Formats: sequence, C-alpha cells, structure tokens
Amino acid sequence: MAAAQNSLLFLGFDFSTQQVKSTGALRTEESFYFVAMLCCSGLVCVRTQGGVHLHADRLTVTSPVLMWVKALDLLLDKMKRAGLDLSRVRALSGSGQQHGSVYWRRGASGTLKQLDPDQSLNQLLQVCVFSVSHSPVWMDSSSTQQCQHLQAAAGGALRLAEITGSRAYERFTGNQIAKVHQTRPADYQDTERISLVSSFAASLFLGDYAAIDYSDGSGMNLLDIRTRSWSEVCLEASASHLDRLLGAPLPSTSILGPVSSYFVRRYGFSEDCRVVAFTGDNPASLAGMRLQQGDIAVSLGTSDTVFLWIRHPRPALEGHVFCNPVDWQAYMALLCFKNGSLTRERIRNECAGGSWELFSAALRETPLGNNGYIGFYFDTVEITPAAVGIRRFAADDREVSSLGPQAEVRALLEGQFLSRRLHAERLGYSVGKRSRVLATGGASSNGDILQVLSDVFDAPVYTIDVSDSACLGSAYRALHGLVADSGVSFSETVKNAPEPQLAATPHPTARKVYDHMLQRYARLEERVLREAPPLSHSDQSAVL
Ligand code: ADP
Ligand code: XUL
Repeated sequence: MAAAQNSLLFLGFDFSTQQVKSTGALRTEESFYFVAMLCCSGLVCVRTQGGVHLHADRLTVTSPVLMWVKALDLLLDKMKRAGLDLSRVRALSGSGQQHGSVYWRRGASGTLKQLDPDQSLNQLLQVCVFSVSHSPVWMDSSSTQQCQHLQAAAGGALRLAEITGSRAYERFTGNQIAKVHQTRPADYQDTERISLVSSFAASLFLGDYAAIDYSDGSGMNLLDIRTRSWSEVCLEASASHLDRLLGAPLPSTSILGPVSSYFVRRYGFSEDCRVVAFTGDNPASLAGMRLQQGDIAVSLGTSDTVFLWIRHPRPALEGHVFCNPVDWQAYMALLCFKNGSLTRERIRNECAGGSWELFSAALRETPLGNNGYIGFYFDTVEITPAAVGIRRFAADDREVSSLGPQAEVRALLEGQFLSRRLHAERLGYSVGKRSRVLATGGASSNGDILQVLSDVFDAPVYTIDVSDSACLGSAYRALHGLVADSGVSFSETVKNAPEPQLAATPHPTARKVYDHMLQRYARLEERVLREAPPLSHSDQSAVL
C-alpha cells in the first residue's frame, strides 16, 4: 500500500455470514485520507453451507464459533504476509452479523487474558472455551415459543416494540438465549459470558470480554432503546442471571481498551492501538455509507436490508428501530429481507444458466414494468412480510404458474425492490426530489441490478468504491472513537472521505410505471398474505 510513512492507519473488520474481511482507512498529516481494501479472507472450510448449518428441523441455523476464529487467524496471517506494518494502526473496530450469540464457558476469560503468541487463536481457543460450540445465528427461526412468551411478559407485541425497538423476532438474541437456557440447561449453567458476534470479535482483539454496544444491543429484544440499559422485564422473561452474563452495554463510540499483548507480539500491533466497540453489520454500514437524513441505504448481501437515519423512534410491528451507531442521540430504522442474494442466485441458476452476465442481459432486454408481470419469491420464510412461497401475477392480477426466463428475472428484481420501497414507505420513508439511494453489498457490483433499483425508487443510486461498507464503516468508527469523547461528530471526522459515486439514474418513465405498480404490489401482497395458510411450524420449515 503506497502511503506516507507518517500516516495513521485505522482498521475495520467485518465478521459476516459468508466471510471475515478487513479494510483500512489511512489518514495523512494533511487530514486527507483514503481507503483501501487491505485483504479479505474467504470462508474457512468447516463444512458449512455459506457459513451456516441448517439443522434437520429446517428452522435451527447455527455457525461453528471456531469458523470465525480460524477466519481471523487466516486474515491476520495474510496481512502479515502482505507486509503490512500493523504497528501503524492507531485504532481498530469491527462489525458482526447481527443477532448471533456466543457462549463463553466458565474460566474462558482467564484463557483470553493469557493467549500464547506462538500459537494460533484456533489452537488456543479450541478446547473448553465455548460452552455452546455452534452459535445460533440470524437465519435461525426456531424460537417462536420463546418469542410468544417474551411478548406476553412485556404486555404485547407493540409494547415490546416500544421498549426494545422491535416486536419479538425469532432471530433476535434474547429469544435465542432463552432457547439455549431452556433446551441446554447444563451448558447455560456452564456459561460465564454471552457475547454478540460483534462483541465476541472485539473480545478476541481485547483479550478480555468486550461490552455489547448500544446499536447492536438493540437487535436483541432486551435493550430499552430509550434508556439504553437492559430492560428488566425482558431480561427476566428470557433467562436467569442475564444482566451478569451480558455485562453493561456501552455507547458504540466507546474505546474498550488497548489491543491485547497477543496481537502486539504475534502481529506487531502497537501497544497504543485502541479497540473501539464493535457493532452490528447494518449499523456499521450506515457509518460506512455516511448516511444522511433523507437518504435510504439498500444493502444487497446474503440478506437484503434497508435502513434510514431517524431522529425520533416510532417503533411499529414491522421493522426495527436501533440506537444509532455514530450519534448516540439518534436512531436508525432497519428492515431485513431474508430472500436476497440467495434467491437471486437461484433464479440466475434456473433462468440464466448460472451466469450474472446473462442475468444482467435479461434485465436489459425486458421493459420497465415487465409487461405487468409481478412476482413474489419467498424461497424461505420471509421476515418482511412473514410469508413463504412463490406467486406470480399477470397484468390483470390473474395468477400464472410460470414466466419465460427473462421475464422471471425481471419479475424477481422488480418484486424485491417494490417490496423494499413499500415497506420503507410504511416506516416513514418518502421519495423526494433530493432522495438518494445508497447501495452496498455483494450484488451492488451489478450495474443492471442497480438500474432496476434506481427505476423502482425513482432516485439516483450511489455506491462506494469499497464493496464492504460495514468494514469501511468500522474503520471510520475506529477513527471517530478516538475523538468522539471530545465532542467531535462522526460527519466532521469523515468529511474528507471519498464521496459515494453515482451508479444509476432513473429512466424518465420510471415514476409513472412504478408508482402505479407499487399500489398493485401492495394489493397483491395483501392477497398473498390473506390467501396463505397461517405459518405453522411445518410451513416455516419450508425451504423451496
Ligand atoms: P454477506 O451478507 O456475507 O456480507 P455480501 O455482501 O458479500 O454478503 O454478498 C454476497 C452475495 O453477493 C453473493 O451471495 C452473490 O449472490 C452476490 N453477488 C456477487 N456478485 C454479484 C453480481 N455480479 N451480481 C449479482 N449478485 C452478486
Ligand atoms: C438484520 C439481519 C441481517 C444480519 C446479517 O436484522 O438479521 O442483516 O445482520 O447480515
């Protein structure tokens, strides 16, 4: 990396579903800095499918904790081999896929504090460190019973949303912890600390248990998002001794401490390098995209997410409100759609011979509005809305059983983006003259997909050069963490960072086509939900 010797380096890590990645932000003396992807490690071969295990009940989804540990070993070894001078890193931070939980066995903190720099983390943490070796992750939907119990204890779904920012969701950590507590009492008893994936990763760097930050903590159905402390009602309804097991939550901008001596001795980090609280991947993306009020961010990763910066939380039965990761007085709203990239990959395989090129060609060769064809593609139980199955409709709303391959590709994309827009509008988003859509995630590298996004939202779409905005946001947050206590705002800290690049502008006819189509989509979605049998346990397990 070509850089001035006296420049300062800030590192961001992202522990996502399919990879562990890292990005660096460099700040020179002239206060100008740029960003470079330092390296990125693929998934370690631990016989997972895309980083997860889908269990026989088809509801339980876990990831081996050691997969993240091994991936971090590989990533840091790769950085070292690339000749990076890690002694220049002044601060690091990171993000993790949201909601997943890691269970540290009694005595694990002693192990963390005395890591032998001659051995890899994987060697050191392999035995007796985790009381649950396979962590429940965000794709899990097996905790319906626990959700019902929590909602009843809190005084109903809306009341729970008012306290924690969300009604009860199966993937939210409190319900996952409650399930472990009930189904694995001995392992729970043997646990001395519970981390989120983000605070677990921070703990590795810190050599001690890292606090859960307010923003990722908001994805647990346990944190009171207004007082920013654990809600006693929710803790009590979920599992025993939770306040002790979770530790006190901290502001997302907190400096947790210096990097552990393990990283100083094994990888040459400076003893002065600070670890800034890690957060969730979506909050970190908000930072990476430098989202402003009025913008909407659309992340096209394994799951698709849509998020907005908001001042005043208005929790509802749909979507989530989290504490804002860069401004403790603000909030962010988030919608999560489970059928994102994996569904696009399925349709690519079935309709475009497995080629993104042909998939893109299909988008270019079909008209805006797809001659009235609209599709709903919920391969697995969708989060927003709670539905499963595939439905296709012609222009007169008559159901059709199949579409030609090119029309199918466009129906999928338009359906996905109409759904993102419809549900964002219900959360308070409105397409205005100065609206910008900021796109990120793996599929944002595809210009034809971004064109459909731009048309459906009737707004210009911007991307950032770095493909992983969560990583980049973590590097920015590391930098901000050093100055946040002296009152410097996040936007001030990153004001010289590269601006997002314009990637697509809406077609002149887009507004007319999609305003009308959005109304039809809303009506058809109601019909799909009305006509679907209630989601029973076995329906939920449907993976088409
Ligand atoms: P994660 O949620 O693990 O962070 P990413 O944001 O890295 O996921 O996105 C990974 C997804 O990006 C892959 O599953 C793949 O379907 C999608 N993807 C990668 N390249 C393209 C492309 N050219 N067109 C559409 N989708 C793509
Ligand atoms: C958000 C969610 C996912 C995960 C994985 O609520 O469940 O976006 O954070 O990326």
